[in-house]
Amino acid sequence: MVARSSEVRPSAVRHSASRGAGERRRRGAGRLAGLGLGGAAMLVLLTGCDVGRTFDGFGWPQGGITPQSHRMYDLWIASCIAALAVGVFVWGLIFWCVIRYRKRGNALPVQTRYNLPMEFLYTITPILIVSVLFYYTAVVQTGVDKTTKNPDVTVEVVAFKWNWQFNYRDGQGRDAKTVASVLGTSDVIPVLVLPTGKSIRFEETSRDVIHSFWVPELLFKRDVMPGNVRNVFEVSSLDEEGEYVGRCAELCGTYHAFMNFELRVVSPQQYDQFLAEKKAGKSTQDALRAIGEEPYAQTTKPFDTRRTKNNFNPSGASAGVGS
Ligand SMILES: [Cu+2]
Repeated sequence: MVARSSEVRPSAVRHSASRGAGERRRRGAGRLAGLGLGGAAMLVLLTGCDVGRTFDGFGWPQGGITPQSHRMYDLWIASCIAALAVGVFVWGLIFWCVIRYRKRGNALPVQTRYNLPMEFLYTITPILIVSVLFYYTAVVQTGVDKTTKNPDVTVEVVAFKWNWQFNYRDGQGRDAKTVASVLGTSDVIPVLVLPTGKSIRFEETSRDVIHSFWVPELLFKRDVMPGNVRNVFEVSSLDEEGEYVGRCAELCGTYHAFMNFELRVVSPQQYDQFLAEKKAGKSTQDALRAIGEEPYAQTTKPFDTRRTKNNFNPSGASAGVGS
């Protein structure tokens, strides 16, 4: 504990000497704090606004394709910078104390305690830091979880062991109707085609166990629950055309690791045409060809189960009743 030593010194001479020392110590601490803050400011200035890119996102995935993903990314970068600034300051204080108050003799150093301003400061400062982090986390989380009344596109995501079905809906909720559908099979990876610049609502449901819908470029995943739970989330737009691999992110069984799909982001015109082709009864592959897109997934491929009738159950064992 650090305290003003003048309060516990018995003699006047020592009192005055200690005041001088206290003054020097305070100046040293001030210089150190200034150095820490200056260092943090320099860091920001030197690297411009994009500190995240310079430090590889501080471990956070980069390249999000939705406004929501950018907000989450920015929150992470800001939190890291704040944590580093506090860290540099605290490490500075630790090293300063280690050097300044190292053992110089056998005399017990002055014992100080109950320095109220100091105790108040190091109680209130962490509370302030946590409050600020909490506030911005709550703001970003509320934004990411926000749903709207009339999204431009609604897709029902149906997960099952071990594949996906994507149903394009004419409205929201359980009672809306499916107008077109994409179904994955053992041989074909399902391709979820969506347009840029439109708000998209995902309504998730599972046929069996808990799965998790995850496209890494959305920087977001959400569990797909069986039963009556309909997990819903929205992205306000997809900003970049392209193909993005999607995965199941919840250990759901033997072939969980192979439960992949592809998100194909196309222009709104291509999307409208794709939907029209599907409504007219074309297969997903033919509809993709019709809009000038690759008919099959580009980012992942169907898995090989390596099961044949010869190796499926080589020992011939069978599960008896009650086993
Ligand atoms: Cu799964």
